[in-house]
Amino acid sequence: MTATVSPVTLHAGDGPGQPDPTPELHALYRGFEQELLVPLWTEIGDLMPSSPRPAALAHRWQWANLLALAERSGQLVPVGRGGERRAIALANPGLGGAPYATPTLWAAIQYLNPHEDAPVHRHTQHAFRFVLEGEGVWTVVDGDPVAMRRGDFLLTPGWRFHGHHNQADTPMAWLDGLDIPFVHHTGSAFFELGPDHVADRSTPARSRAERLWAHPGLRPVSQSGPQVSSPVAAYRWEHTDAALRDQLDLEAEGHPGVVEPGHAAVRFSNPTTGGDVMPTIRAEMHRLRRGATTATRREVGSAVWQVFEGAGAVRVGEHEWEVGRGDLVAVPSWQPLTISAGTDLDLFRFSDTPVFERLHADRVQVDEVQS
Ligand code: GTQ
Ligand code: FE2
Repeated sequence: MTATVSPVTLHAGDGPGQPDPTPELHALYRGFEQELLVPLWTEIGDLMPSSPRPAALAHRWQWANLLALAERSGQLVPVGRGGERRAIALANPGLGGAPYATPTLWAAIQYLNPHEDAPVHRHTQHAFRFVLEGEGVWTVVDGDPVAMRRGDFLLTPGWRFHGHHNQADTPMAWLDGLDIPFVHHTGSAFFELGPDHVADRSTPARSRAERLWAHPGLRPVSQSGPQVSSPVAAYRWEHTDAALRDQLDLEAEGHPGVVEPGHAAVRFSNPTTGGDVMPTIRAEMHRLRRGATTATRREVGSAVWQVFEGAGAVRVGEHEWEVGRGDLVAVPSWQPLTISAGTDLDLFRFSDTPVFERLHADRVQVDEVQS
């Protein structure tokens, strides 16, 4: 999001529109450096490209490798006050080693040993969890314990106190997504500690938030008006799965509903607005029938995809990867993306698109399906 400009990039006399490299010009450029000034004419190609040229690169991370390192961290690294979470972030190879999957999005594998606690805190960053496998952890959001199970998508919107506790005799790992890089770049982070331990260790199958909010098409009359983030604490896999299955069944019966042939998709939504679950993050689940290929699509803003089930191929620009269960792919802004399903293929996706829609800077280009 921030362009890197440094005096080193000041080149005299090399390129269209550049003045001759006279001693006087060099003296002028030294003057700029001394006064911390940078002229546009040496930077314009980088700063104002004809179409987005993100620093982030397309990249694939394999779940098996992430999980092995998370397990090792579970043996070597305690979780507790200070470090706060045993979370290991994807670091995009184009972003200089920063723990950013994309310029705006954090994606991490988080790991809790049996009967471990992650302490309570809150922050302005918006967060979600997506569960690839396992169960036994409850995330307690503002005092409301929310069970985490395979396929569930759970929200921790900004400034809610939250801690996690593993009630099982087995470890659990899941995917965290947050807007940490966006908040970092914009200098808008606030953070506060809560109690060192989760007070409510009860283990209800359904949270209070779900009992109030997670009935299809029904909202409590007592709770009128829009809320900035979705009050639905957990979107359960049985509903997501059924919605995707119904779309493909409707397609087979000749009715509309799918995105394109063999490609069903649902977006997790805020029932008080119909919009995205949180102001900075969009989240979706996609299902491709075996053999289906998506249209090649690019859009402003970045995304991270995770294979939930099945296998296939993901092409981003010049890169192509075989992907299987749990594998993650970062898709930078405006990079063309095509996904092919080798088997029936379920994918979770999150992106920063709501930010660009709010700024009216969103743009999408869809090409014909390539065979
Ligand atoms: O679980 O509260 O991956 O605060 C990064 C920051 C997880 C969390 C992360 C966090 C959390
Ligand atoms: Fe947190």
